[in-house]
Amino acid sequence: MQPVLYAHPFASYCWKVLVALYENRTAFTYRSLGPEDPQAATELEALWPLKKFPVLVDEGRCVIESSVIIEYLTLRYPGPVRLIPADPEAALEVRFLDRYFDNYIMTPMSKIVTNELRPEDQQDPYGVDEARAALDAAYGWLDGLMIRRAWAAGDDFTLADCAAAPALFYAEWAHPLGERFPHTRSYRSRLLGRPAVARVVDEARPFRPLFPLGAPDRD
Ligand SMILES: N[C@@H](CCC(=O)N[C@@H](CS)C(=O)NCC(=O)O)C(=O)O
Repeated sequence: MQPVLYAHPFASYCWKVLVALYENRTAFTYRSLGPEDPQAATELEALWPLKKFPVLVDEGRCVIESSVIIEYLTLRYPGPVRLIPADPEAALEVRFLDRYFDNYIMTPMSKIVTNELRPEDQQDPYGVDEARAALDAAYGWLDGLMIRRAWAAGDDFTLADCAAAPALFYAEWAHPLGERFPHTRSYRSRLLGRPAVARVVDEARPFRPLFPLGAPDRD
C-alpha cells in the first residue's frame, strides 16, 4: 500500500509536501480535498479534528504537519534528493530555515490573504500593516542570506526549499518583493524553475481565480 495524502493543489502547506514527493518521485495516493470528493473531507476530519491539511496516512499511521510529513518521508521513502542532511549540524540549519519560511513568511502572508476573506466590518488593517512590516523584515534578512546561496541551506535542495517554494510564491503575490530584494527574487525564480515546484504551480493554476487578493497575471 502506498501512502495516502489528503491535500489540496492550491494550498500552500500542501505544496511543501507535494514538492518533497515529486522531488523523489515517491508514489502516493492523492485525496484531493475538493467538492468533487466530499468523502475526503469527512475522512480528514476523522483523522485530524482540527481539519488542517496536509495529512499523510501510511501503514495505519497518521502523520500531521507538513514538516513532520517530509521528515517521515525521508525516513520511510528516501530517494535521490536527500531533503534532510545526514549530518545533524547541517540538518539544524535546514530545520531552522524550514521554520523561518513557515513562521516569518507563510504566517504574515496568510494574515494578509485571509484578512481579505473577512466581512468588511471585521477586517484588521492594523494587523495587515504589521504583517507587511514583518514580511519586509523577513525578506530583508533572507536577501542577505541568499547573496551567497543557491538553495536556502546551501548547495543542496532540502526541506527548507520545500517550505520556501509556497511561502515565497504566495508572499510575492500578497506583498511584492519589488526591486528591493534582488537575491530573494532570484531565489524565487530558481525555485519556480525546479521541475517539482513547476509541477505544483501548474497543478494549482486552475484554482487561481480563488486567490482572495486576485492572482497577478504572471508566474
Ligand atoms: N502547520 C500546518 C499548517 C496547515 C495549514 O494551515 N493548512 C491550511 C491549508 S494550506 C489549512 O488547513 N487550511 C484550512 C483551515 O485552516 O481550516 C502544516 O504545516 O501542515
